[in-house]
Amino acid sequence: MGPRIQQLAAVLLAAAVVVAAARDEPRKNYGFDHSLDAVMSILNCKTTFDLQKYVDALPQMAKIQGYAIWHGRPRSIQLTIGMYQKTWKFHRDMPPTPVFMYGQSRETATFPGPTIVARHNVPLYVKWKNHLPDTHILPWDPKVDTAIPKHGGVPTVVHLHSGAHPPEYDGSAFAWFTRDFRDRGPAWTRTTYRYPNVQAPGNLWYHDHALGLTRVSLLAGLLAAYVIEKPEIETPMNLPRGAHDLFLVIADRKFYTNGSIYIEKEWQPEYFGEIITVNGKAWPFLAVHRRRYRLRILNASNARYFNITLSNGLPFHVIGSDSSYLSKPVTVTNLVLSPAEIFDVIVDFSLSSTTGIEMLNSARYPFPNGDAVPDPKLDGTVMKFVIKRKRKLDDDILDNSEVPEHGVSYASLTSVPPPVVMRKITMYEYFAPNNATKTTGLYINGLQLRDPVTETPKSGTTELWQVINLTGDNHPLHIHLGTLQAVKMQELSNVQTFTSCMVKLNDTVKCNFDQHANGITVPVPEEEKTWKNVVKIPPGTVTTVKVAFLLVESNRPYPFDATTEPGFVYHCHILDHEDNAMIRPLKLLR
Ligand SMILES: [Cu+2]
Repeated sequence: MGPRIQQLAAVLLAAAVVVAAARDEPRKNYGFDHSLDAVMSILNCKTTFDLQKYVDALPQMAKIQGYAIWHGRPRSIQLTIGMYQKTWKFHRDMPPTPVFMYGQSRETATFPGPTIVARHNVPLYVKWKNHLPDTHILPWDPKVDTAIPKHGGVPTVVHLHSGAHPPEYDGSAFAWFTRDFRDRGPAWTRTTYRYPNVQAPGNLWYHDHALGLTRVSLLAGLLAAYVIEKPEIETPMNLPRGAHDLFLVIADRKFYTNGSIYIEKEWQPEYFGEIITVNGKAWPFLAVHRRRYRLRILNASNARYFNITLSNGLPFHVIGSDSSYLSKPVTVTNLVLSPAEIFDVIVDFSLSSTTGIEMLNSARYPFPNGDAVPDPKLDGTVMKFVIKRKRKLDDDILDNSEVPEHGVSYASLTSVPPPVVMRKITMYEYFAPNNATKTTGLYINGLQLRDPVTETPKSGTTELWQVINLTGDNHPLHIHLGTLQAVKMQELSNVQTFTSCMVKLNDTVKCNFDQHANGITVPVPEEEKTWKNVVKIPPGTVTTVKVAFLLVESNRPYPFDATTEPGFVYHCHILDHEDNAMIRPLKLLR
Protein backbone atom coordinates (compact mmCIF):
# COMPACT_ATOMS: atom_id res chain seq x y z
CA MET A 1 0.00 0.00 0.00
CA GLY A 2 1.38 3.41 -0.93
CA PRO A 3 1.21 6.18 1.67
CA ARG A 4 -1.80 7.85 0.03
CA ILE A 5 -3.75 4.61 -0.11
CA GLN A 6 -2.78 3.90 3.52
CA GLN A 7 -4.05 7.35 4.45
CA LEU A 8 -7.32 6.75 2.57
CA ALA A 9 -7.72 3.35 4.20
CA ALA A 10 -7.21 4.92 7.63
CA VAL A 11 -9.87 7.55 6.90
CA LEU A 12 -12.28 4.87 5.65
CA LEU A 13 -11.64 2.70 8.71
CA ALA A 14 -12.18 5.65 11.05
CA ALA A 15 -15.32 6.53 9.13
CA ALA A 16 -16.65 2.98 9.35
CA VAL A 17 -16.06 2.98 13.11
CA VAL A 18 -17.90 6.28 13.51
CA VAL A 19 -20.76 5.06 11.28
CA ALA A 20 -21.07 1.90 13.36
CA ALA A 21 -21.01 3.94 16.57
CA ALA A 22 -23.59 6.32 15.15
CA ARG A 23 -25.91 3.43 14.31
CA ASP A 24 -25.78 2.08 17.88
CA GLU A 25 -26.10 5.46 19.50
CA PRO A 26 -29.62 6.43 20.59
CA ARG A 27 -31.01 9.35 18.57
CA LYS A 28 -30.28 12.70 20.08
CA ASN A 29 -32.92 15.22 20.90
CA TYR A 30 -32.31 17.08 17.68
CA GLY A 31 -33.17 13.93 15.79
CA PHE A 32 -29.85 13.91 14.06
CA ASP A 33 -26.70 11.85 14.26
CA HIS A 34 -23.99 14.48 14.36
CA SER A 35 -21.24 11.91 14.05
CA LEU A 36 -22.81 10.43 10.93
CA ASP A 37 -22.95 13.90 9.47
CA ALA A 38 -19.25 14.29 10.17
CA VAL A 39 -18.50 11.07 8.35
CA MET A 40 -20.54 12.16 5.38
CA SER A 41 -18.51 15.35 5.27
CA ILE A 42 -15.22 13.44 5.61
CA LEU A 43 -16.12 11.19 2.73
CA ASN A 44 -17.52 14.17 0.87
CA CYS A 45 -20.46 12.08 -0.25
CA LYS A 46 -23.15 14.66 0.34
CA THR A 47 -24.75 14.76 -3.04
CA THR A 48 -22.68 12.74 -5.43
CA PHE A 49 -25.63 11.29 -7.29
CA ASP A 50 -25.14 11.02 -10.98
CA LEU A 51 -28.81 10.75 -11.77
CA GLN A 52 -30.18 10.11 -15.20
CA LYS A 53 -32.76 12.75 -16.03
CA TYR A 54 -36.25 12.21 -17.37
CA VAL A 55 -36.60 8.57 -16.31
CA ASP A 56 -39.46 9.06 -13.83
CA ALA A 57 -42.90 10.06 -15.07
CA LEU A 58 -44.29 13.23 -13.47
CA PRO A 59 -46.81 12.12 -10.85
CA GLN A 60 -50.02 14.03 -10.18
CA MET A 61 -50.93 14.14 -6.53
CA ALA A 62 -54.35 12.77 -5.56
CA LYS A 63 -57.13 15.36 -5.63
CA ILE A 64 -59.47 15.53 -2.66
CA GLN A 65 -62.79 17.22 -3.30
CA GLY A 66 -63.33 19.64 -0.44
CA TYR A 67 -67.14 19.63 -0.65
CA ALA A 68 -70.00 17.24 -1.28
CA ILE A 69 -72.79 17.57 -3.80
CA TRP A 70 -76.19 17.28 -2.11
CA HIS A 71 -79.35 17.58 -4.23
CA GLY A 72 -77.27 19.15 -6.96
CA ARG A 73 -75.69 21.79 -4.70
CA PRO A 74 -72.27 21.89 -3.07
CA ARG A 75 -72.17 21.60 0.71
CA SER A 76 -69.57 21.56 3.47
CA ILE A 77 -67.69 18.48 4.55
CA GLN A 78 -64.94 17.69 7.02
CA LEU A 79 -61.65 16.11 6.01
CA THR A 80 -59.03 14.53 8.21
CA ILE A 81 -55.50 15.00 6.98
CA GLY A 82 -52.56 13.51 8.82
CA MET A 83 -48.83 14.12 8.83
CA TYR A 84 -46.80 10.94 8.57
CA GLN A 85 -43.18 9.91 8.49
CA LYS A 86 -42.58 7.57 5.56
CA THR A 87 -40.07 7.09 2.79
CA TRP A 88 -40.39 8.50 -0.71
CA LYS A 89 -38.57 7.63 -3.92
CA PHE A 90 -37.37 10.87 -5.48
CA HIS A 91 -35.74 9.05 -8.38
CA ARG A 92 -35.67 5.56 -9.88
CA ASP A 93 -32.00 5.18 -8.95
CA MET A 94 -32.06 6.80 -5.50
CA PRO A 95 -32.59 4.92 -2.26
CA PRO A 96 -35.87 5.72 -0.48
CA THR A 97 -35.72 9.03 1.40
CA PRO A 98 -37.21 9.51 4.89
CA VAL A 99 -39.78 12.31 4.60
CA PHE A 100 -42.75 13.86 6.39
CA MET A 101 -45.88 13.88 4.24
CA TYR A 102 -49.55 14.89 4.34
CA GLY A 103 -52.22 12.33 3.50
CA GLN A 104 -55.69 11.12 4.36
CA SER A 105 -53.99 7.93 5.59
CA ARG A 106 -50.45 6.69 6.06
CA GLU A 107 -50.80 4.58 2.90
CA THR A 108 -51.91 7.46 0.68
CA ALA A 109 -49.56 10.19 2.02
CA THR A 110 -47.38 11.71 -0.73
CA PHE A 111 -44.67 14.29 -1.36
CA PRO A 112 -46.19 16.86 -2.00
CA GLY A 113 -49.42 15.96 -0.21
CA PRO A 114 -52.84 15.63 -1.83
CA THR A 115 -54.32 18.61 -3.66
CA ILE A 116 -57.48 19.89 -1.98
CA VAL A 117 -60.09 21.26 -4.39
CA ALA A 118 -62.47 23.53 -2.50
CA ARG A 119 -65.51 25.37 -3.83
CA HIS A 120 -65.98 29.13 -3.53
CA ASN A 121 -68.26 30.05 -0.59
CA VAL A 122 -68.43 26.44 0.66
CA PRO A 123 -66.63 26.22 4.00
CA LEU A 124 -64.32 23.26 4.41
CA TYR A 125 -63.45 21.78 7.79
CA VAL A 126 -60.10 20.03 8.15
CA LYS A 127 -58.90 18.13 11.18
CA TRP A 128 -55.11 18.24 10.99
CA LYS A 129 -53.53 15.28 12.81
CA ASN A 130 -49.90 14.96 13.71
CA HIS A 131 -48.67 11.34 13.53
CA LEU A 132 -45.01 12.29 13.48
CA PRO A 133 -42.33 10.57 15.60
CA ASP A 134 -40.51 11.85 18.67
CA THR A 135 -37.73 13.52 16.75
CA HIS A 136 -37.44 15.47 13.53
CA ILE A 137 -35.81 13.73 10.59
CA LEU A 138 -33.83 16.90 9.87
CA PRO A 139 -31.55 18.92 12.14
CA TRP A 140 -32.69 22.30 13.40
CA ASP A 141 -30.67 25.02 15.02
CA PRO A 142 -31.48 25.65 18.70
CA LYS A 143 -29.98 29.15 18.34
CA VAL A 144 -33.08 30.08 16.28
CA ASP A 145 -36.32 30.85 18.19
CA THR A 146 -38.05 27.47 17.87
CA ALA A 147 -41.14 25.67 19.22
CA ILE A 148 -39.89 23.27 21.90
CA PRO A 149 -42.36 20.67 23.15
CA LYS A 150 -41.98 19.41 26.74
CA HIS A 151 -42.36 15.75 25.85
CA GLY A 152 -40.52 15.52 22.54
CA GLY A 153 -42.29 15.13 19.22
CA VAL A 154 -42.33 17.32 16.15
CA PRO A 155 -44.28 20.59 16.54
CA THR A 156 -46.48 21.26 13.50
CA VAL A 157 -49.22 23.67 12.53
CA VAL A 158 -50.80 24.06 9.11
CA HIS A 159 -51.07 27.39 7.30
CA LEU A 160 -53.29 27.68 4.23
CA HIS A 161 -51.12 30.05 2.20
CA SER A 162 -53.27 32.77 0.56
CA GLY A 163 -56.37 31.79 2.51
CA ALA A 164 -58.84 34.41 3.76
CA HIS A 165 -59.88 33.05 7.14
CA PRO A 166 -60.04 34.24 10.78
CA PRO A 167 -56.78 34.33 12.81
CA GLU A 168 -57.64 31.22 14.82
CA TYR A 169 -57.50 29.14 11.61
CA ASP A 170 -54.40 30.79 10.20
CA GLY A 171 -51.87 28.34 11.59
CA SER A 172 -50.06 30.77 13.89
CA ALA A 173 -46.42 29.84 14.49
CA PHE A 174 -47.39 29.67 18.18
CA ALA A 175 -50.44 27.40 17.61
CA TRP A 176 -48.31 24.28 17.03
CA PHE A 177 -49.03 20.83 18.37
CA THR A 178 -47.26 17.50 18.53
CA ARG A 179 -48.51 13.93 18.03
CA ASP A 180 -52.02 13.36 19.46
CA PHE A 181 -51.97 17.02 20.61
CA ARG A 182 -49.77 15.90 23.50
CA ASP A 183 -47.95 19.25 23.62
CA ARG A 184 -49.50 22.47 22.32
CA GLY A 185 -48.07 25.92 21.69
CA PRO A 186 -49.33 28.98 23.60
CA ALA A 187 -51.70 30.06 20.78
CA TRP A 188 -53.19 26.60 20.17
CA THR A 189 -56.98 26.57 20.49
CA ARG A 190 -58.49 23.82 18.31
CA THR A 191 -58.00 20.53 16.48
CA THR A 192 -60.19 21.37 13.48
CA TYR A 193 -59.80 24.34 11.16
CA ARG A 194 -62.64 25.95 9.19
CA TYR A 195 -61.70 27.45 5.83
CA PRO A 196 -64.54 29.70 4.59
CA ASN A 197 -63.27 29.82 0.94
CA VAL A 198 -64.93 33.22 0.51
CA GLN A 199 -62.19 34.67 -1.64
CA ALA A 200 -61.92 34.80 -5.43
CA PRO A 201 -61.01 31.54 -7.22
CA GLY A 202 -57.35 30.65 -7.63
CA ASN A 203 -54.38 28.59 -6.50
CA LEU A 204 -53.30 28.31 -2.89
CA TRP A 205 -51.16 25.83 -1.01
CA TYR A 206 -50.92 24.50 2.51
CA HIS A 207 -47.75 23.92 4.45
CA ASP A 208 -46.27 23.80 7.89
CA HIS A 209 -45.71 27.03 9.85
CA ALA A 210 -44.42 25.98 13.29
CA LEU A 211 -42.12 28.43 15.05
CA GLY A 212 -38.51 28.11 13.86
CA LEU A 213 -39.20 24.84 12.03
CA THR A 214 -40.82 26.03 8.81
CA ARG A 215 -37.65 25.60 6.75
CA VAL A 216 -36.95 22.07 7.92
CA SER A 217 -40.53 20.82 7.97
CA LEU A 218 -41.24 21.99 4.42
CA LEU A 219 -37.90 20.57 3.35
CA ALA A 220 -39.03 17.29 4.93
CA GLY A 221 -42.20 17.38 2.80
CA LEU A 222 -45.07 19.08 4.65
CA LEU A 223 -46.47 20.98 1.67
CA ALA A 224 -49.31 20.55 -0.82
CA ALA A 225 -51.60 22.42 -3.23
CA TYR A 226 -55.12 23.78 -2.59
CA VAL A 227 -57.49 25.19 -5.19
CA ILE A 228 -60.61 27.33 -4.83
CA GLU A 229 -62.93 26.80 -7.79
CA LYS A 230 -65.74 29.10 -8.86
CA PRO A 231 -67.48 27.67 -11.92
CA GLU A 232 -69.41 30.93 -12.62
CA ILE A 233 -66.09 32.62 -13.36
CA GLU A 234 -64.06 29.69 -14.68
CA THR A 235 -66.42 27.74 -16.93
CA PRO A 236 -66.80 30.60 -19.44
CA MET A 237 -62.99 30.86 -19.70
CA ASN A 238 -62.96 27.43 -21.36
CA LEU A 239 -59.54 26.51 -19.99
CA PRO A 240 -57.89 23.09 -20.45
CA ARG A 241 -59.46 20.70 -17.94
CA GLY A 242 -59.19 17.23 -16.43
CA ALA A 243 -56.07 15.38 -17.60
CA HIS A 244 -54.87 18.59 -19.27
CA ASP A 245 -54.93 20.69 -16.11
CA LEU A 246 -51.85 19.89 -14.03
CA PHE A 247 -49.98 21.13 -10.98
CA LEU A 248 -46.19 21.38 -11.17
CA VAL A 249 -44.82 21.74 -7.63
CA ILE A 250 -41.13 22.52 -8.01
CA ALA A 251 -38.69 22.13 -5.10
CA ASP A 252 -34.90 21.88 -4.99
CA ARG A 253 -33.25 19.39 -2.67
CA LYS A 254 -29.82 18.16 -1.66
CA PHE A 255 -29.37 14.53 -0.58
CA TYR A 256 -26.86 12.30 1.16
CA THR A 257 -25.92 9.26 -0.88
CA ASN A 258 -28.03 7.15 1.50
CA GLY A 259 -31.06 9.06 0.20
CA SER A 260 -31.60 11.30 3.26
CA ILE A 261 -32.29 14.98 2.70
CA TYR A 262 -29.25 17.11 3.47
CA ILE A 263 -29.39 20.39 5.39
CA GLU A 264 -26.68 21.97 7.51
CA LYS A 265 -27.18 21.66 11.27
CA GLU A 266 -26.51 25.33 11.80
CA TRP A 267 -28.97 27.86 10.37
CA GLN A 268 -27.79 29.13 6.99
CA PRO A 269 -29.15 32.22 5.24
CA GLU A 270 -30.40 30.16 2.28
CA TYR A 271 -30.91 26.49 1.50
CA PHE A 272 -30.10 25.47 -2.07
CA GLY A 273 -30.09 21.99 -3.56
CA GLU A 274 -28.85 21.10 -7.00
CA ILE A 275 -31.42 18.36 -7.55
CA ILE A 276 -34.68 19.79 -8.90
CA THR A 277 -37.84 17.87 -8.10
CA VAL A 278 -41.29 18.36 -9.59
CA ASN A 279 -44.22 16.72 -7.80
CA GLY A 280 -41.69 14.75 -5.77
CA LYS A 281 -39.57 13.36 -8.64
CA ALA A 282 -36.10 14.51 -9.65
CA TRP A 283 -36.19 15.84 -13.22
CA PRO A 284 -39.33 13.98 -14.29
CA PHE A 285 -40.81 13.78 -17.78
CA LEU A 286 -44.41 14.30 -18.82
CA ALA A 287 -45.89 12.78 -21.97
CA VAL A 288 -48.20 15.34 -23.60
CA HIS A 289 -50.45 15.45 -26.64
CA ARG A 290 -50.17 18.14 -29.28
CA ARG A 291 -52.73 20.37 -27.59
CA ARG A 292 -53.10 23.06 -24.92
CA TYR A 293 -52.36 22.26 -21.27
CA ARG A 294 -53.00 24.31 -18.16
CA LEU A 295 -49.96 24.20 -15.85
CA ARG A 296 -50.26 25.57 -12.33
CA ILE A 297 -46.60 26.09 -11.46
CA LEU A 298 -45.75 26.50 -7.77
CA ASN A 299 -42.22 27.14 -6.53
CA ALA A 300 -42.24 25.34 -3.16
CA SER A 301 -38.47 25.67 -2.66
CA ASN A 302 -37.07 27.08 0.57
CA ALA A 303 -34.92 29.81 -0.97
CA ARG A 304 -34.35 29.15 -4.67
CA TYR A 305 -35.87 31.41 -7.32
CA PHE A 306 -36.49 29.99 -10.77
CA ASN A 307 -36.30 31.79 -14.09
CA ILE A 308 -37.95 29.25 -16.35
CA THR A 309 -38.13 28.98 -20.12
CA LEU A 310 -39.06 26.18 -22.50
CA SER A 311 -36.13 24.92 -24.57
CA ASN A 312 -37.85 25.33 -27.94
CA GLY A 313 -39.07 28.83 -27.16
CA LEU A 314 -42.74 27.92 -26.69
CA PRO A 315 -44.44 30.74 -24.77
CA PHE A 316 -46.40 30.66 -21.53
CA HIS A 317 -49.85 32.28 -21.72
CA VAL A 318 -50.19 33.47 -18.12
CA ILE A 319 -53.80 33.50 -16.94
CA GLY A 320 -53.20 33.97 -13.23
CA SER A 321 -50.66 34.39 -10.51
CA ASP A 322 -50.90 33.20 -6.92
CA SER A 323 -54.54 33.07 -5.88
CA SER A 324 -55.95 35.37 -8.57
CA TYR A 325 -56.60 35.44 -12.31
CA LEU A 326 -55.24 38.32 -14.39
CA SER A 327 -57.40 40.95 -16.15
CA LYS A 328 -56.35 39.33 -19.40
CA PRO A 329 -53.79 36.68 -20.32
CA VAL A 330 -50.19 37.81 -20.80
CA THR A 331 -47.85 35.93 -23.14
CA VAL A 332 -44.22 35.60 -22.03
CA THR A 333 -41.28 33.34 -22.83
CA ASN A 334 -39.83 33.33 -19.30
CA LEU A 335 -41.24 33.40 -15.79
CA VAL A 336 -39.44 34.32 -12.57
CA LEU A 337 -40.85 32.46 -9.59
CA SER A 338 -39.80 33.34 -6.06
CA PRO A 339 -40.31 30.80 -3.30
CA ALA A 340 -44.08 30.40 -2.70
CA GLU A 341 -44.99 32.10 -5.98
CA ILE A 342 -47.46 30.53 -8.38
CA PHE A 343 -48.04 31.13 -12.08
CA ASP A 344 -51.09 29.64 -13.75
CA VAL A 345 -50.27 29.24 -17.45
CA ILE A 346 -51.46 27.66 -20.68
CA VAL A 347 -48.87 26.07 -22.96
CA ASP A 348 -49.94 25.06 -26.47
CA PHE A 349 -47.89 21.99 -27.37
CA SER A 350 -49.58 21.81 -30.80
CA LEU A 351 -47.24 24.63 -31.82
CA SER A 352 -44.11 22.77 -30.75
CA SER A 353 -41.40 22.43 -33.36
CA THR A 354 -39.74 19.59 -31.42
CA THR A 355 -40.93 16.36 -29.80
CA GLY A 356 -38.95 16.92 -26.59
CA ILE A 357 -39.15 20.20 -24.66
CA GLU A 358 -37.08 20.83 -21.56
CA MET A 359 -38.07 23.33 -18.90
CA LEU A 360 -34.88 25.26 -18.19
CA ASN A 361 -33.86 27.45 -15.24
CA SER A 362 -31.36 30.30 -15.38
CA ALA A 363 -31.92 32.11 -12.04
CA ARG A 364 -28.67 32.92 -10.24
CA TYR A 365 -28.67 32.19 -6.54
CA PRO A 366 -29.05 33.85 -4.15
CA PHE A 367 -31.34 35.75 -6.51
CA PRO A 368 -30.67 37.93 -8.41
CA ASN A 369 -26.99 38.76 -7.87
CA GLY A 370 -25.56 35.58 -6.33
CA ASP A 371 -22.35 34.08 -7.61
CA ALA A 372 -23.95 30.73 -8.33
CA VAL A 373 -25.28 30.09 -11.82
CA PRO A 374 -27.47 27.02 -12.46
CA ASP A 375 -25.56 24.11 -14.00
CA PRO A 376 -27.20 22.88 -17.23
CA LYS A 377 -26.49 19.33 -16.04
CA LEU A 378 -28.21 19.90 -12.68
CA ASP A 379 -30.29 22.83 -11.45
CA GLY A 380 -30.32 24.45 -14.89
CA THR A 381 -33.08 22.04 -15.92
CA VAL A 382 -36.40 21.29 -14.26
CA MET A 383 -38.29 18.67 -16.27
CA LYS A 384 -39.09 17.54 -19.79
CA PHE A 385 -42.27 17.42 -21.85
CA VAL A 386 -42.32 14.64 -24.43
CA ILE A 387 -44.90 14.88 -27.20
CA LYS A 388 -46.76 11.59 -27.60
CA ARG A 389 -47.06 9.90 -30.93
CA LYS A 390 -50.57 10.10 -32.28
CA ARG A 391 -52.35 6.79 -31.77
CA LYS A 392 -55.83 7.87 -32.78
CA LEU A 393 -56.71 10.68 -35.10
CA ASP A 394 -58.64 12.50 -32.38
CA ASP A 395 -55.79 12.36 -29.82
CA ASP A 396 -54.70 15.85 -30.74
CA ILE A 397 -57.58 17.50 -32.50
CA LEU A 398 -60.13 17.21 -29.71
CA ASP A 399 -58.93 20.35 -27.99
CA ASN A 400 -61.83 22.74 -27.51
CA SER A 401 -60.03 24.71 -24.81
CA GLU A 402 -58.67 28.16 -25.46
CA VAL A 403 -56.49 30.91 -24.14
CA PRO A 404 -59.31 33.21 -23.04
CA GLU A 405 -59.41 36.77 -24.33
CA HIS A 406 -60.37 38.16 -20.94
CA GLY A 407 -59.72 37.30 -17.33
CA VAL A 408 -61.37 38.86 -14.29
CA SER A 409 -62.50 42.45 -13.76
CA TYR A 410 -61.18 42.77 -10.20
CA ALA A 411 -57.47 42.21 -10.89
CA SER A 412 -56.50 45.84 -11.45
CA LEU A 413 -55.06 48.13 -8.79
CA THR A 414 -57.88 50.61 -9.27
CA SER A 415 -60.63 48.08 -8.63
CA VAL A 416 -60.20 48.46 -4.87
CA PRO A 417 -60.79 51.55 -2.69
CA PRO A 418 -57.90 54.01 -2.25
CA PRO A 419 -55.41 53.34 0.56
CA VAL A 420 -56.09 54.82 3.98
CA VAL A 421 -52.64 54.29 5.50
CA MET A 422 -49.09 54.48 4.14
CA ARG A 423 -46.38 52.42 5.90
CA LYS A 424 -42.66 52.02 5.54
CA ILE A 425 -41.32 48.49 5.90
CA THR A 426 -37.54 48.07 5.91
CA MET A 427 -35.72 44.80 5.28
CA TYR A 428 -32.32 44.41 6.96
CA GLU A 429 -29.62 41.78 6.95
CA TYR A 430 -27.27 41.55 9.95
CA PHE A 431 -23.76 40.13 9.93
CA ALA A 432 -21.44 38.69 12.57
CA PRO A 433 -19.34 41.47 14.17
CA ASN A 434 -16.10 39.72 13.24
CA ASN A 435 -17.18 38.44 9.83
CA ALA A 436 -18.90 40.73 7.35
CA THR A 437 -19.91 37.79 5.13
CA LYS A 438 -21.57 35.68 7.83
CA THR A 439 -25.27 36.49 8.04
CA THR A 440 -26.62 36.09 11.56
CA GLY A 441 -30.23 37.04 10.85
CA LEU A 442 -32.59 39.15 8.77
CA TYR A 443 -35.17 41.46 10.29
CA ILE A 444 -38.02 43.70 9.26
CA ASN A 445 -37.89 47.23 10.68
CA GLY A 446 -35.12 46.01 13.00
CA LEU A 447 -37.65 43.94 14.95
CA GLN A 448 -38.46 40.27 15.45
CA LEU A 449 -41.64 38.22 15.71
CA ARG A 450 -42.01 38.57 19.49
CA ASP A 451 -41.53 42.34 19.47
CA PRO A 452 -44.80 44.27 19.94
CA VAL A 453 -47.02 44.58 16.89
CA THR A 454 -46.55 47.74 14.82
CA GLU A 455 -48.69 46.95 11.74
CA THR A 456 -52.38 47.25 12.67
CA PRO A 457 -54.48 47.74 9.50
CA LYS A 458 -58.20 48.34 9.69
CA SER A 459 -60.11 45.32 8.42
CA GLY A 460 -61.98 46.14 5.20
CA THR A 461 -59.51 48.80 4.00
CA THR A 462 -56.48 49.02 1.71
CA GLU A 463 -53.02 50.35 2.51
CA LEU A 464 -49.88 51.36 0.67
CA TRP A 465 -46.65 49.76 1.93
CA GLN A 466 -43.31 51.16 0.84
CA VAL A 467 -41.01 48.19 1.22
CA ILE A 468 -37.36 49.22 1.42
CA ASN A 469 -34.93 46.40 0.71
CA LEU A 470 -31.49 47.19 2.17
CA THR A 471 -30.12 43.68 1.64
CA GLY A 472 -28.29 42.29 -1.37
CA ASP A 473 -31.02 39.80 -2.28
CA ASN A 474 -34.58 39.73 -3.52
CA HIS A 475 -37.17 38.81 -0.86
CA PRO A 476 -40.69 37.50 -1.52
CA LEU A 477 -42.97 39.50 0.78
CA HIS A 478 -45.96 37.47 1.97
CA ILE A 479 -48.78 38.98 4.01
CA HIS A 480 -51.23 36.63 5.68
CA LEU A 481 -54.90 37.38 4.98
CA GLY A 482 -54.12 40.44 2.81
CA THR A 483 -53.60 40.31 -0.93
CA LEU A 484 -50.99 42.53 -2.49
CA GLN A 485 -49.94 44.05 -5.76
CA ALA A 486 -46.81 45.98 -6.66
CA VAL A 487 -47.56 49.54 -7.75
CA LYS A 488 -44.05 50.79 -8.39
CA MET A 489 -40.46 49.59 -8.01
CA GLN A 490 -37.88 52.32 -7.68
CA GLU A 491 -34.14 51.98 -7.18
CA LEU A 492 -32.58 53.78 -4.22
CA SER A 493 -29.78 56.24 -4.94
CA ASN A 494 -26.62 56.20 -2.78
CA VAL A 495 -27.88 53.01 -1.28
CA GLN A 496 -24.69 52.41 0.78
CA THR A 497 -25.00 55.76 2.58
CA PHE A 498 -28.68 55.19 3.22
CA THR A 499 -28.13 51.61 4.41
CA SER A 500 -25.37 52.51 6.88
CA CYS A 501 -27.52 55.28 8.30
CA MET A 502 -30.55 52.99 8.56
CA VAL A 503 -28.57 50.17 10.20
CA LYS A 504 -27.49 52.69 12.86
CA LEU A 505 -30.68 54.70 13.34
CA ASN A 506 -33.52 52.59 11.84
CA ASP A 507 -35.27 55.85 11.05
CA THR A 508 -36.33 56.79 7.50
CA VAL A 509 -36.85 60.45 8.43
CA LYS A 510 -33.42 60.99 10.01
CA CYS A 511 -31.81 59.04 7.16
CA ASN A 512 -33.51 61.24 4.53
CA PHE A 513 -35.40 58.45 2.79
CA ASP A 514 -37.02 60.88 0.33
CA GLN A 515 -33.62 61.96 -0.97
CA HIS A 516 -32.73 58.35 -1.75
CA ALA A 517 -36.06 57.24 -3.20
CA ASN A 518 -35.33 58.84 -6.55
CA GLY A 519 -33.58 56.20 -8.67
CA ILE A 520 -34.71 54.49 -11.85
CA THR A 521 -38.23 53.08 -11.85
CA VAL A 522 -38.35 49.40 -12.77
CA PRO A 523 -41.60 48.33 -14.45
CA VAL A 524 -43.84 45.82 -12.68
CA PRO A 525 -44.07 42.73 -14.94
CA GLU A 526 -47.46 42.48 -16.67
CA GLU A 527 -47.88 38.87 -15.50
CA GLU A 528 -47.70 40.05 -11.87
CA LYS A 529 -50.43 42.67 -12.17
CA THR A 530 -53.06 41.01 -10.07
CA TRP A 531 -53.83 40.32 -6.39
CA LYS A 532 -50.82 38.34 -5.31
CA ASN A 533 -49.78 36.61 -2.13
CA VAL A 534 -46.07 37.15 -2.60
CA VAL A 535 -44.46 40.19 -4.21
CA LYS A 536 -40.79 40.02 -5.13
CA ILE A 537 -38.91 42.91 -3.51
CA PRO A 538 -35.69 43.60 -5.46
CA PRO A 539 -32.50 44.57 -3.57
CA GLY A 540 -31.65 48.27 -3.29
CA THR A 541 -35.17 49.36 -4.13
CA VAL A 542 -38.26 50.75 -2.56
CA THR A 543 -41.19 48.75 -3.84
CA THR A 544 -44.59 50.31 -3.28
CA VAL A 545 -47.20 47.65 -2.69
CA LYS A 546 -50.94 48.05 -2.39
CA VAL A 547 -52.30 45.73 0.27
CA ALA A 548 -56.00 44.88 0.35
CA PHE A 549 -57.50 43.73 3.64
CA LEU A 550 -60.87 42.98 2.03
CA LEU A 551 -62.34 40.65 -0.59
CA VAL A 552 -61.03 42.07 -3.87
CA GLU A 553 -63.70 40.36 -5.97
CA SER A 554 -66.53 42.34 -4.35
CA ASN A 555 -64.69 45.03 -2.33
CA ARG A 556 -66.67 43.79 0.64
CA PRO A 557 -65.16 43.35 4.10
CA TYR A 558 -64.49 39.81 5.22
CA PRO A 559 -67.63 37.99 6.36
CA PHE A 560 -65.80 37.01 9.57
CA ASP A 561 -64.01 38.75 12.40
CA ALA A 562 -60.40 39.19 11.26
CA THR A 563 -59.42 41.06 14.44
CA THR A 564 -59.31 38.18 16.94
CA GLU A 565 -56.33 36.49 18.58
CA PRO A 566 -53.71 35.30 17.82
CA GLY A 567 -53.64 37.70 14.86
CA PHE A 568 -51.72 37.20 11.63
CA VAL A 569 -48.14 37.67 10.45
CA TYR A 570 -46.33 39.01 7.42
CA HIS A 571 -42.91 37.75 6.40
CA CYS A 572 -40.32 36.98 3.81
CA HIS A 573 -41.13 33.63 2.15
CA ILE A 574 -37.52 32.54 1.89
CA LEU A 575 -38.08 30.01 4.65
CA ASP A 576 -34.60 30.38 6.11
CA HIS A 577 -35.26 34.12 6.45
CA GLU A 578 -38.76 33.64 7.87
CA ASP A 579 -37.36 31.37 10.60
CA ASN A 580 -34.60 33.84 11.59
CA ALA A 581 -36.53 36.21 11.81
CA MET A 582 -37.84 38.14 8.82
CA ILE A 583 -41.36 37.88 10.17
CA ARG A 584 -43.57 40.31 12.09
CA PRO A 585 -46.98 40.15 13.72
CA LEU A 586 -49.95 41.70 11.91
CA LYS A 587 -52.99 42.63 13.94
CA LEU A 588 -56.16 43.78 12.22
CA LEU A 589 -58.41 46.28 13.93
CA ARG A 590 -62.13 46.87 13.59
CU1 LIG B 1 -36.00 37.10 2.73
